[in-house]
Amino acid sequence: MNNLKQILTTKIPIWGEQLQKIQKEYSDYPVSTITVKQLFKGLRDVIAVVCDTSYVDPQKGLFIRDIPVLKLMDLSAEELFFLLCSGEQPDAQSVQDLQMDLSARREVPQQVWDLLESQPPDTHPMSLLSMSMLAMQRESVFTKAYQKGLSREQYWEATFEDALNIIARLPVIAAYIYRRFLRDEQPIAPLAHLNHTDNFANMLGFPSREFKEFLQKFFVVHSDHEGANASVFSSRVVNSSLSDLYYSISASMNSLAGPLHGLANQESLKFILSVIQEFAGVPSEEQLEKLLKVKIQNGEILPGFGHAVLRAEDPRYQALFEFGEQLCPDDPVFQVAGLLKKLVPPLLIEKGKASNPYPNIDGITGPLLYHFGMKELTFYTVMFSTAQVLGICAQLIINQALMLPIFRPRSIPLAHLKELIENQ
Ligand code: NMX
Ligand code: MLT
Repeated sequence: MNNLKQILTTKIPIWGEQLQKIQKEYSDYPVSTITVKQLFKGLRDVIAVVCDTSYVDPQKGLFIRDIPVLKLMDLSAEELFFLLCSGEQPDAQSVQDLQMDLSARREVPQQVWDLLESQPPDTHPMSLLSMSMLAMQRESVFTKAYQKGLSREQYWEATFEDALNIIARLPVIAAYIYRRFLRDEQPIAPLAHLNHTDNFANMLGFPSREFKEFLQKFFVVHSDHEGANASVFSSRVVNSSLSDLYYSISASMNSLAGPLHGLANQESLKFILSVIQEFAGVPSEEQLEKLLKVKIQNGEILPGFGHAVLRAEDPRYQALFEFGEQLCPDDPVFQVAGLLKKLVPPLLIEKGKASNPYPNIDGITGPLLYHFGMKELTFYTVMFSTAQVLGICAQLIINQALMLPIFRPRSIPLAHLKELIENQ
């Protein structure tokens, strides 16, 4: 048993007791109310789930296990996953054990390669990634054990096995999609001695020290962002019916693939490139401001700006922007990103619609990936998803350990809603 599993085995009963106690003592305590506005506004600000892996403060941004994300920027993916799951930072031996455990699970079943190879070359990489998850579902440890008869207390252990298998294989699959579909190049096999993100960098064909450093930070900022953003929430709902992690993570990918969510990194860079093309280079502030005003006036969405929870600049954006200032201050794409960061917020504030006028994480990752030579924009959301799976797995392991029930809120016809309001 690896050390992470041992720690979870000790902590889960304690978490379970805490949950029982709070449920018993405060079962009727109102946590959130819901207004008509919120009902039609994507349940914004309604507290809908408990999530201990991370929390987003509207002003201060992301906290992972109560630690501000800016203090965690140097963690490896292994350290991060350990922290997300257990709330503890691992010692060197535990990290090594986890790395070896993941390394032993990297072999991707043949049916994934066969399925991918049978797809038309213009299939979006997020579709390919999501299909790969479903192609592996037949191997779910959870589902096999469940069919044989599994007690509720054992759900989390089987989920833990699925989680490690998925985390280990996902970068191998993502890198294959990148090289075969977007570059028409041979895949690169994983290496047992490399850690999670260094291996991913290598398999993508970007083995430089700078890219590895970037990728390690990219994984930190994308690993987790509470339990109720669209993709993570989707995975929670699916998993709550005891559909296994393969189904649940495929669902998260299908949600992340939308332009208002994870696809915004692709769309944001597309916009930056269109600006550079229109002005045959980096525009002046006046030129760009004029263009932005027209777009905002026309009601166009500016990808890479705004957020449903944050009300200040995203620290994840700040961290990667500062990385870019060191890495590529003279890169025209990065320079346009910098101009947008300066010009867009006052314009969105002036327009008075957006609740958050500041750049979000998806407004900065594209320029950096592009600078490193990853010019295939449709792959950017796959990068997001491959990192985000760390947090999703941690959350779903914990949910299964706490034996949470199936999600089933109510819906109401509009006429009933009207009656409800009128009768008050
Ligand atoms: N550009 C132009 N208008 C915007 C933007 C933006 N970036 N963000 C919000 N608005 C508008 C929005 O369309 C809405 O208009 P209307 O009332 O006509 O429908 C109004 O401002 C109020 O929306 P908000 O309450 O600010 O935003 P909401 O919480 O509904 O949605 C986002 C949050 C992130 C979906 C939204 O800001 C957006 O669409 N941003 C651009 C896409 C993006 O960058 N998404 C990535 C988010 C981060 N991620 O990693 O997932
Ligand atoms: C995320 O990282 O998932 C995004 O910032 C979206 C969100 O939190 O709503």
